[in-house]
Amino acid sequence: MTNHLGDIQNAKAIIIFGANPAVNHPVGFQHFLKAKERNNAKIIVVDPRFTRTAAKADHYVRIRPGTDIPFMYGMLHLIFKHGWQDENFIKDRVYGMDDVMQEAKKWTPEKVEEVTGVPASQLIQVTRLYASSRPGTLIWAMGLTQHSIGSSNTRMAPILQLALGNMGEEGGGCNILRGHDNVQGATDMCCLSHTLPGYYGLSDGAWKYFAKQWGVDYEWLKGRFKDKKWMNAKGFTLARWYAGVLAGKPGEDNIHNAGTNIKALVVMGNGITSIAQQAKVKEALDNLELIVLADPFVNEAAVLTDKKDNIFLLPAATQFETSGSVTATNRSAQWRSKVVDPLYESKPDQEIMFELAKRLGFYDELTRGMLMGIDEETAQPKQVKKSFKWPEDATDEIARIIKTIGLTGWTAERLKKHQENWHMFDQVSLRGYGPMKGEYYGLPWPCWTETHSGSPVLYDIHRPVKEGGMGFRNRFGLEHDGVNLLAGPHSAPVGSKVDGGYPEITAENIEKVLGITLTPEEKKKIGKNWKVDASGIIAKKCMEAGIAPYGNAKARAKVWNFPDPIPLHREPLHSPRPDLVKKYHTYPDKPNHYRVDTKYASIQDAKDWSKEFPINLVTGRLVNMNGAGAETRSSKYLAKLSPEMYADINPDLAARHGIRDGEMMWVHSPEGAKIKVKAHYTYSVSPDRIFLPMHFAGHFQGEDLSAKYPEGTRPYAVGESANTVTNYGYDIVTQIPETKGGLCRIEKA
Ligand SMILES: Nc1nc2c(c(=O)[nH]1)N[C@H]1C(S)=C(S)[C@@H](COP(=O)(O)OP(=O)(O)OC[C@H]3O[C@@H](n4cnc5c(=O)[nH]c(N)nc54)[C@H](O)[C@@H]3O)O[C@H]1N2
Ligand SMILES: Nc1nc2c(c(=O)[nH]1)N[C@H]1C(S)=C(S)[C@@H](COP(=O)(O)OP(=O)(O)OC[C@H]3O[C@@H](n4cnc5c(=O)[nH]c(N)nc54)[C@H](O)[C@@H]3O)O[C@H]1N2
Ligand SMILES: [Mo]
Repeated sequence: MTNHLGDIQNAKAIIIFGANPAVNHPVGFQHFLKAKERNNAKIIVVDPRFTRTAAKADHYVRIRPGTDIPFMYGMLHLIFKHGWQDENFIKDRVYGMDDVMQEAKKWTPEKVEEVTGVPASQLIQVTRLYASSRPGTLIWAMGLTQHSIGSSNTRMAPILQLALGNMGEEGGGCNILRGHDNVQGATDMCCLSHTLPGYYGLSDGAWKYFAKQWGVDYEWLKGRFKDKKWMNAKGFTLARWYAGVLAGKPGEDNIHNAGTNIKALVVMGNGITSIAQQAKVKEALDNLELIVLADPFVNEAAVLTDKKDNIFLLPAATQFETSGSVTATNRSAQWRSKVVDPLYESKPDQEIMFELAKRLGFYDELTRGMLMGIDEETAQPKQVKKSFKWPEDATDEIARIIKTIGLTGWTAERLKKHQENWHMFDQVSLRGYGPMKGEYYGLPWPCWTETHSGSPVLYDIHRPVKEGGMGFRNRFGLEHDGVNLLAGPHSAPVGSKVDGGYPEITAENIEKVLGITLTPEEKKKIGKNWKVDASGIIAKKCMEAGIAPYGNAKARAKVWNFPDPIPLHREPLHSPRPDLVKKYHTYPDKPNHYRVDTKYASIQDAKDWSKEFPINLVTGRLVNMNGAGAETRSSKYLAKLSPEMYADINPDLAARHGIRDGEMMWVHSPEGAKIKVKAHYTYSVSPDRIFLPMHFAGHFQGEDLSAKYPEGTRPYAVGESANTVTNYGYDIVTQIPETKGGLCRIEKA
């Protein structure tokens, strides 16, 4: 989120693309409803289904899955046509909007209607309303991301906000409602395969920085890899680990993995049945040599597989049996205390990892970062203690190392103080009072120094840097194709020593940009640039000068190094509109996409999928269930609210197939998989699509696997996984599965 949940109360309009907060963020949703009460804010919901959120909206827009880009271009078409854009904002703070404008010209309301199914008159009405009610906030979640063009969707939405000058404003911004508890923290710490923690990347420089900070030898780190090349290469993603096992079998995608397939799988905190294409996932599980599942519940991967040996269930403790910092959807940190000691023989995740590291022989290297500190004299990292205290020293290690997103201020001591003073913060501004005066709740990052306030609204130039102000980051050089990438005049945060744009701050340019002179002592200690400056001098001097260490640049509407420099509509791999596929063709197949050759055009062009599979398949969530569902289906009371797997189906569609309400039906996927589920009549879906909740497991292609759960562990509710029939298809940049834009065929069971 650029802003935060309480800030939504400042919005005069709220447009929601592919999110259902009434169900998935029900506590946060109170702020949406308060915006309505306080400001008469209008709520617009764009979703292929009529959801509970839509029930609270002023306008519900029923869109065809996967066509949000044309819809947003349609909005931009009207905005530019009527001059509703914020010219000054675009001129001073945005790069590449001209190209967007050219593309938007093509998307007349009539053309948008043809592609998206949204009536032209509704597009006009909604755009006029949103453009004339500023600040407006734009919300999105999984409805935008889970597509082969998901990453383009997530660029299109900020472009719309930039055009209206809605970024860096209270009540505006792009507020992306994140998923799991602490998923933002997991991302920041990089439980991902393409960068070191803090988005430092995988370059040699990044590895060397971490080696130094962790107090481990770079050569030793290098020695962990088969050869150095793999140190700088992205790994597999969760979405496609199975391809790493199955490669080499007929019809499977090729991999690029140091000449070997994946042989072992260790799972910590993922349901596995939440991954698209369960038939492939099952086959991969069956072909592994070793499976380790660390989970407080029986991870249903163990039930799905037919593997009989070398499969271990490790009882992990839950979040209530451990303590430490987590990061909320708005970049705020929270300190959590242990509620009870780990039950029975269960262990917290870090202890499981420590035990594993001991047995693999690198426990000392794994934990040494927590023993390190900064030498006052040299400003270089050095070992300062012999043993660590968990979790405080882990949190302080993060604060010491991660400068890129500004976690310097997140010491365990400060975060604990916030926890103790929850009641001393205002929920709309996040401002603290009393003992917390001068800080925002949770010190939302970037929190540049140990005295910085935290930054509740990203890119906000109406407040000084030391109170959370900043421009856009200067990340991509000073110019591109002869165009200056730094922000224009009058666009620096208030109180800044520099009026306008400036580059990211380095040891070399600090004196010039800030207009200061460093002492010889400071010159000796200062790090190369703001990202690796262990001395803290750059951050401190920047705060004094009202300068954001990461620079003040233009936001990029055009990303020249992406497959589509400006977002373009491309039909899903399995499109219900063969007439549009040629015109809005997908990408060419992509070799070595996170180590897997990934198919795009060769699937889309293989045949007209819509002939045999004419129905759009939409998947998503229920309020009483979570994720893959192992936890919530194991709760008697939550399971009772949705005791069996079902499909939402429009009675008109059901009638065409002779399926009555409550009867069983088969859903078939283009990949040849099928599930047997109960038909649930509803008008929330139109007759061209069905909706499946994603929370079930324990049945597979018509077979009940209940007997395979260890005694006493079968959840109260089991059923087919929606992901047995979600289609092949992966985002071109991130590789997120296309679980919201596939096709299927149905028949009476
Ligand atoms: N109760 C509950 N709360 C949860 C979770 C849970 O499992 N249960 N999970 C958490 C997690 S991990 C996450 S990531 C979040 C997810 O939160 P959301 O993203 O809100 O969850 P979904 O229900 O998956 O999808 C949102 C909506 O996207 C719509 N949609 C599908 N395709 C499209 C499309 O092409 N365009 C548009 N505009 N909309 C589309 C769906 O119909 C659905 O209503 O929720 C979190 N909160
Ligand atoms: N079709 C379809 N598929 C989807 C989605 C969709 O919308 N449609 N959404 C996708 C999204 S956004 C997400 S986030 C995923 C969610 O899918 P998962 O990440 O698989 O969801 P969870 O059920 O939250 O899985 C968490 C697992 O961790 C265990 N667990 C809980 N606490 C702890 C702990 O402290 N330690 C350990 N070791 N384990 C713990 C739980 O028991 C559970 O087995 O699903 C994805 N899959
Ligand atoms: Mo998620």
